[in-house]
Amino acid sequence: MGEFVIENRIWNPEMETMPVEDIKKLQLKKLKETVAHAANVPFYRNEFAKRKITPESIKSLDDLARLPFTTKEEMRSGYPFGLFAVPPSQLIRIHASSGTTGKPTIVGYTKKDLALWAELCSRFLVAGGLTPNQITQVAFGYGLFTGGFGLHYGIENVGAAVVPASSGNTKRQITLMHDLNVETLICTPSYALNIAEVIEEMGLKGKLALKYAHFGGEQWTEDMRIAVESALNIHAFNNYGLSEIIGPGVAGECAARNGMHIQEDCFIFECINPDTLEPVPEGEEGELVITALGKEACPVIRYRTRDLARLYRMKCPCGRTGMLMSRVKGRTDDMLIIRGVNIFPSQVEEALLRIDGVAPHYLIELYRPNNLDEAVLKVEMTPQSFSDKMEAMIKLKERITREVSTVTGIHFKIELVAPNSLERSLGKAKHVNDMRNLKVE
Ligand code: DLL
Repeated sequence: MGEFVIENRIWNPEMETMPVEDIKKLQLKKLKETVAHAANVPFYRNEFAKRKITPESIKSLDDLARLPFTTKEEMRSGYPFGLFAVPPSQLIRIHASSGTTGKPTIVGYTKKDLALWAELCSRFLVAGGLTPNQITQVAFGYGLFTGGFGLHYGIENVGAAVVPASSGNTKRQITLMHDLNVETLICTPSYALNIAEVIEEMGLKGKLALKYAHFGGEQWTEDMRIAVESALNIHAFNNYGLSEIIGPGVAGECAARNGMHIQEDCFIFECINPDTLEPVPEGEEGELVITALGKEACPVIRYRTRDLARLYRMKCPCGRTGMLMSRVKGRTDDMLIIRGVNIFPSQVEEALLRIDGVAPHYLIELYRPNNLDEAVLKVEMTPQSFSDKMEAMIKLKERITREVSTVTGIHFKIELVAPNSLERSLGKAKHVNDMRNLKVE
C-alpha cells in the first residue's frame, strides 16, 4: 500500500507509555498478587508447595523462573473447571479453545475479567487506527471462539459501531459492508482473502468504503499482508492472543508496524528454547511463555504457548513502551518433519507469495508410500496464469519447485490447480493435510 498516515492515538497512555522501569515494578507487584490468587487452584497450590513458593518469596521478576510452567496438557486434564480460581457462580462468560487436537480448553471470565478484556482489545484497535466514528464489521465467529465476542466489546468500548456479522455467509457479509459503508474489517487474514475474492465475483471491487483491517487468530506472513492489502485496498494490522491467556488483546501493532506491542502491565512474556526450556537471548526466536496478571477466573502462570516468535525492545515512534513481539513464525506443533527436515508452512507461504502467477492459496499434502515421506504442494494459479500457454505453465511449475526447495530444503511435488479450486477459509485456514499415519486397509 502507498503512503498512509493515521493519527497516533493511544487508548490508555498511562499504561501504554509507562517507563519500562515502572512497568517492571508494576509487574512485580501484580505477579505477587497473581501467585496469591493462583493458590486457589489445586494445580498451582501443589506446585507452589513443592517449590516453597509464597507471594512473599517473590522478590524480583527473576523469581518467575522458580514458578512452574503450565502446558496445554494441564489445561486439558483440568477440564472443565479444574484450573479456575473462582466458583462457577462468579463467572459471567465461558469460552473454549477449538479443541481440534483433543478436548477443548474451557476458559471463564468474571465481570472484572470481561472489562479488562474489552480494555485490552480497545488498546490495539486504537493503535491500528480505530476511531469512534468508524463502522466496524466483525467477521470472526461469534461463539465459543474468543475472536468474535472479544473484539465486539473492544470496539463498543472505543465507541465505534459494531456490525456483528460473524463468519460465513460471505455474500451477505459483503452486501452489509457495502450498504453500511463499513470502514474497518475484523477477521482472520485467510477469511479476508476469501472475502476479497467474493467481492470481485460480486462486481464490487473498488466500491466499498473499507480502509482498515485488524487481523489475527492465525499465522500469516508479511507477503500475505501485501496480498490482502492490495486485494481489499486497506491497511491491515496484526494482533495476537490466545484463549488460554484471555483471547485477542494480548499484543497488537501500531501504525509504525515495528512488531506487536505487548500489553506488559497485564502480561509477562518470556521466550524460551522449547527443548532446553532455557531463556533465549533477546531478539532470538523461541517459544513464547506468558503469565497473565490480574485475571480473576483463570489465572495462568508461565503458559507454554507453543508459538514461535522473537521478543525485543525498541523505541517506537508511537510512544508505546511495551516490549514488542515479532510475527509468529509457526507453532511448535505445526512444525512438519519431512524426511528428517524441519519446516514450517509459513516458509512455503513466504516462497510462494513472491512468485507472479500464484494465488495466495496452497495446501501441503503429506503421504508415506513405502515408508518414505512424499510431499505434495497444491498451488492455485491466478486466472491470468491459468489462461497462459502450456510452456508458461511448465516454467511456473519449475520456478515454484526451485524457490520452495531453496527456502525449505525439501523437494515438493508441485501440482498447479485451477483458480478457486482449493477450499476457502471462514476462520483459521488449514494449510496442511498430513496423511502419513493413515492406515491403508
Ligand atoms: O485465536 C485468539 C484471537 C482471536 C487472537 C482473534 C487474535 C484475534 P485461540 O483460538 O486459542 O485464540 O488460538 C490461539 O492462534 O496460540 C497462535 O498460534 C494463533 N494466533 C493468534 N493470533 C495470531 C497472530 C485466538 N496474530 C492461537 N499471528 C495462538 C499468528 C496467531 N498466530
